[in-house]
Amino acid sequence: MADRMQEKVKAEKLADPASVSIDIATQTMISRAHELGIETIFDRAVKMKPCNIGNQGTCCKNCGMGPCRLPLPKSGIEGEDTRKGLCGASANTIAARNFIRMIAGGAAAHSDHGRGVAEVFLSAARKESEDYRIKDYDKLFAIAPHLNVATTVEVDGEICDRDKDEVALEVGEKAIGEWGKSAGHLSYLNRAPKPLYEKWKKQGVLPRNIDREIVEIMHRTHIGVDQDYKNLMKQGTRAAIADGWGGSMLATDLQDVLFGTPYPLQSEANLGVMKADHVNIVIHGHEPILSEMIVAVAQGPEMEEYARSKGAKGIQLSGICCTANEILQRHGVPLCGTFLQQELAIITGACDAMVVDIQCIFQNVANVAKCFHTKLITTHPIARMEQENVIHIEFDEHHAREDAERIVKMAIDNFENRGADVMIPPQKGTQVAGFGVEAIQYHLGGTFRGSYYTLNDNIINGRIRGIGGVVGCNNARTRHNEGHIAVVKELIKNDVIVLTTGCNGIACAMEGLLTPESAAVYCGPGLAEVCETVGIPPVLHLGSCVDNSRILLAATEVVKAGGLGNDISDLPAAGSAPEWMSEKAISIGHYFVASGVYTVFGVGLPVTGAPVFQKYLFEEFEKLYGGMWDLEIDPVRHAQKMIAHIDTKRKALGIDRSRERIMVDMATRREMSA
Ligand code: BF8
Repeated sequence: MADRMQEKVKAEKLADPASVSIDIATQTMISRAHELGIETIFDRAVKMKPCNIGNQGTCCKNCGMGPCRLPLPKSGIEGEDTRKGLCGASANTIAARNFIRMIAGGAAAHSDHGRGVAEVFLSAARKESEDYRIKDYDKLFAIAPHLNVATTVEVDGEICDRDKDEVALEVGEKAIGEWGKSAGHLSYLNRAPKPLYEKWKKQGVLPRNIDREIVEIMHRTHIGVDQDYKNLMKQGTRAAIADGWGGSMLATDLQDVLFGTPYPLQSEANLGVMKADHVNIVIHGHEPILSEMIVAVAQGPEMEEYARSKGAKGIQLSGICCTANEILQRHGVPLCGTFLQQELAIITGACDAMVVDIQCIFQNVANVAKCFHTKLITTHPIARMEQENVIHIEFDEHHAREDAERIVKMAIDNFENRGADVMIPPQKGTQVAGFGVEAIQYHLGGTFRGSYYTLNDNIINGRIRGIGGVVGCNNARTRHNEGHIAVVKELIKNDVIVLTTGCNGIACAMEGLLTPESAAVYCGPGLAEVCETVGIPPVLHLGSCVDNSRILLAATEVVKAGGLGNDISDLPAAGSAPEWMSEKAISIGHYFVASGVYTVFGVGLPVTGAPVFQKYLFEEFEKLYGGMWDLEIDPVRHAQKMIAHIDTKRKALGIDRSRERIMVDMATRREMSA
């Protein structure tokens, strides 16, 4: 009780539930938190305003003489911009240094996650662990050539498939090498369309290895090193490419090989997936290494039986953040909520254990857990919490099953400690998720075509106006999910098919936009017709934030299928993160831009205090890479800007005139590809 008192919110400043979220379940649980006197992020956002100078990107704290603050005067700057830090750093230098440090943070998070996966992969390939076995050898053989690993061998003059274990071992070793190779460039860059690769080469931004590009950002942004915003952005670009086409792409591929490539499956989303009469284990974070094992253990008969012996009807697993997306994609485990709902899952009173690994985990979940019986379990050596109620069970791939059993058992044993204050909001949406590059190919190309022809045909004939990649976080400075849903609805209403990942994917699932049936309700006639014919949702969920690499590869497949130009920048496509908040989002945004995608962010961007630097990113970047940044807070205008860009690209391709809507036959298709 004493603990609960500590969590009491000062009565005068509380979030208004309806103003801070569009989601009824979230609103209900914020009210519930207020009733119980528990503070959440929504209340803290009301109490604490963000720093305006930091928001503009012009606060420099890279040395001990500052922080030097260079706010942009309200009236703007006429003539020469004379603002300087103590060392003389200009607003452009400061904003660029801050921006690429964000890229470094994001690229490091994705890529270190990727490294962890690569290490477990290698351990599985070496058969050091009984608990992890390679699942998808087809995908292994598909990615091997991109790492310069041979998949065939000559035996007695005949070409045969190489031993799969041998291929796995070499793939694991080569993959690990990508983080620190001492010569050449990242191997996966050869997967990009040739013209894009040539642009990177011309600009001198081919990443050498993953770690070096991140370290070099930290060096260049130290006081007195790189003081030219264009040169700083060159390194930011190199690191972002190393994330998207390196660390993230390797993470996705190796996870698919190890745990299985996702294919469409049905599930549910929102806090209503928790069950009052079940043991609820909420898995939160990002790496599937841990969550895969928890799923395997919790879904086994032994633990189910043990749960029943403790008076529960079974075990209900659910996920928060990108771990949720990982176990959704491969096992159909329901999504409990987005980033902003993590405290609320505990406030249901029905969360017997919240198991976390890395990234996007609020330290305050520990304070909220103190108010309930919830066991909060950290599992990763690099992500611990200071509060004394947090239990740390370090997860190790060499005894993964044992660790997972301990965690699941702890949750089951905790079921009987639940208080009477259980309240689970009933809201949940149905969803179809699990659309990887391969699944899109299957659904929109057909195995006999083995390509993205049908998608391209429908873009060319105008049924599909273009492709929107809408991704990213929630942000407590905007109304939860409002931007996500408004942007996506505006796009699909205008026949733009949406590829989603991360918390946008979860928001869309909660809203029911990930069902084939939603097409008839929300889409323009062209997209609705395609979705109905092919049986897909208008919003295709491609997974977690490292899986944004799937969007890069899907775009590359569209280029390859023909008829829509030679590079990603030629496609009628645009990117968006309406409610971004993390450094990872900045890294993703920048590798989208560097890959030729016009990318719009909502909320705000920390570049507005340096107008010259902003113009460089928003306009001049297009000449270098074909893609550029933009900022639009209003979600409908945000989507309309993306649509305007898509229309510009359609015009450049000569497909802007309305076409007679006929299905293209095979002969015509062959002609088109020729
Ligand atoms: O990596 S979308 S809030 S959960 S950072 Fe975090 Fe943002 Fe959600 Fe996944 Ni991505």
